[in-house]
Amino acid sequence: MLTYHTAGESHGPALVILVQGLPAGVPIDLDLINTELRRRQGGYGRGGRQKIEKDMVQFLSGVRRGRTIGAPVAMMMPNKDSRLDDLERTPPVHRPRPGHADLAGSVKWLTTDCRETLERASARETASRVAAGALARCYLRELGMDVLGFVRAIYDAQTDVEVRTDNADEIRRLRDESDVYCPDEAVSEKMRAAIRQAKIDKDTVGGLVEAHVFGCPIGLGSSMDWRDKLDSRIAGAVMGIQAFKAVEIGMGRGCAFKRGSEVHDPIIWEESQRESNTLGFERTRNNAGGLEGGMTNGQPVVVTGTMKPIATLLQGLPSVNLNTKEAEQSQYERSDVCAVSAASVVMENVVAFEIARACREKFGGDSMTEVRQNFEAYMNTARMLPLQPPDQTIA
Ligand code: EPS
Repeated sequence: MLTYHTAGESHGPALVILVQGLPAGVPIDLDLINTELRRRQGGYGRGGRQKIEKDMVQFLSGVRRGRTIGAPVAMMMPNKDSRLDDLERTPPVHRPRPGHADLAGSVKWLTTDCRETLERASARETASRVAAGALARCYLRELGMDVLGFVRAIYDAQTDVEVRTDNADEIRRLRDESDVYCPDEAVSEKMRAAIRQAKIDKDTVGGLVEAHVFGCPIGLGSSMDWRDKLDSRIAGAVMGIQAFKAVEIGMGRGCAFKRGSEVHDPIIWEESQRESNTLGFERTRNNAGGLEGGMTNGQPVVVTGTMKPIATLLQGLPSVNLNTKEAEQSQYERSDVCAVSAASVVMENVVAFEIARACREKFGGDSMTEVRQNFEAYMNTARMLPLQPPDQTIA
């Protein structure tokens, strides 16, 4: 079972990530991991903290000469802005921010200092999840799968750009040219304008982020138990990202307003695609977002996440001092005006991790060589359907 755990406060000494369950022989693309970490730090609208930190992972275990050895992988990212025990530089927070974990956490842990909650609830923790997800991508790439994430909307600016397998590289290139990570230059400019105006108004803005996973074989996940449904796991992982309020797969909530004949994706046989990940079972559209019955169907997995505007507003919001119960504006902590671009990087990597977890369950194997053999054996057997007896197929 592929799992990961994260530890570390926003202003503590370091972020720590433990990934367990990768096979031996996964080539570690350090450049990929650090590029993703750098991208997460970027994006128009980020605050001052990102000028201080330079997120790069140090491997503490599980890797030898650039490859995993099948042991737990521990990674560390030191925080340059480490000052958790310095009371002057990191004072207590008594005025909870509406929309943040401050109030519920302070009551839960029986304290009036919101800092004890906010240090873990801070977006800094998402750097750990990017590291874990990017590591999982090193494994996924060996099986021909990869993820593309980008920003679909910020506040009132939304692109209608269409992403397909055959234009994914171009979309990635356009995204990388945009400092809001939106592959549409005209809409990127509108997004920047929305962020600039929010900053002037001492306010914040949220948006929509999207991830597409290409190359998934048919049959990752399972319909036999709800815990194993891949869409359920992806939804859980995405909702677990700080400030996310909704997640959709494919057409998502749009299917509530359409008929079945407009929603479901017709199946066609395409002999020329027999060797591909679809095995020849193509679809004329992908409203399902690549998932049916909690399993991949060979089409790209498409996930959209909704990020709310950041809860830390320069103008503050009506709140209550936890010590005095007096009405006061919520406390301002250095923060971002918009972190939707960064969130797109977080989402694409947490989605990648869930796909990798499902692959580990389906293909097993202690080494990458064994994984590849199991993967190929499954694909080749599925290509031979209908199987001849003796087997489990009932004609
Ligand atoms: C955050 C507050 C700010 C943000 C932070 C999220 O941090 P600081 O208090 O150190 O200025 O910049 O985001 C990150 C540090 C990050 O790496 O994404 C918060 O309170 O959630």
